[in-house]
Amino acid sequence: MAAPRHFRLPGAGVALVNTDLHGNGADFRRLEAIFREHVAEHAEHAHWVILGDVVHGPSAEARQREPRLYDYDDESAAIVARILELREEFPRQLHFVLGNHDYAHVGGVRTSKFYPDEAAQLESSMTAAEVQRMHTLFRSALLAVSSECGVLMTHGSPDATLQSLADLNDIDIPRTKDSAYHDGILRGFLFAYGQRGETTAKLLAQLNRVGSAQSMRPLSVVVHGHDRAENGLFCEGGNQVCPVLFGAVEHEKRYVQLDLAAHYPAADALRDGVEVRRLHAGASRS
Ligand SMILES: [Mn+2]
Repeated sequence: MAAPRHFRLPGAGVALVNTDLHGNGADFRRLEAIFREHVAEHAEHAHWVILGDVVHGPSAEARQREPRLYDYDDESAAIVARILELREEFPRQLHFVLGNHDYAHVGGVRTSKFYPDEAAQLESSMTAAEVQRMHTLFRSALLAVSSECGVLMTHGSPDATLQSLADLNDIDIPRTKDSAYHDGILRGFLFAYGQRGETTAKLLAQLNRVGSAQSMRPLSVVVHGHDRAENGLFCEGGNQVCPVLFGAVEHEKRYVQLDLAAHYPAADALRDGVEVRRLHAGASRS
């Protein structure tokens, strides 16, 4: 049996949600500090959802070409190690969702954003034991986190292929079985940048029909990563929100904080400055 690929957040507490880190250790440490504040206040009701692409930082060439966005050390290996430690410390509160860059290490197509083969590039800088542990994290990753508050959390913004969240649990990573259905699901969940509003609405209606027919609080919004925007945030179709860390300028970087007892019926229910927050509130605009 494959590892569970879907986790359902409960209807109380708080969830911190972040998207692509691409090896940015400063952003990761700030998120961990926020999570620890949430734990101090909400104890076991504080959750942290990491929406993938934690690895693969900019090359020296990219740092020089675009220092505003890319001038930071690649701390991919240290971030992976820290996530594994935090998962030991908070096994029921830290939820790691796979991104396409992470997938490149465990059977997915090799990414080439900053190097011809970023997975080989990163692994060449790590010990065999570190690589092994990283593969353990990525092989056991989730593909989606859903919630009573109406938000579905994913790396890419999925199309309407998936019929039921339970079907995610049949997907093995690395893939060992041929399945056009599973291939189609992964294309959306790992690689799609955004969907027309109707497509996302169709997906959410399918997922709401199966398994949670009695739920008064249906899934209504997708919070996803995978894309970038210098101003740190964009919404699509009225039902998709992408808070951006990697590829946003420092003072615009956003994460999401969800009140798990609330219900968010549409993308604009996630208010900029309330649910959608700046990661480095004190960062200079210059
Ligand atoms: Mn991605």
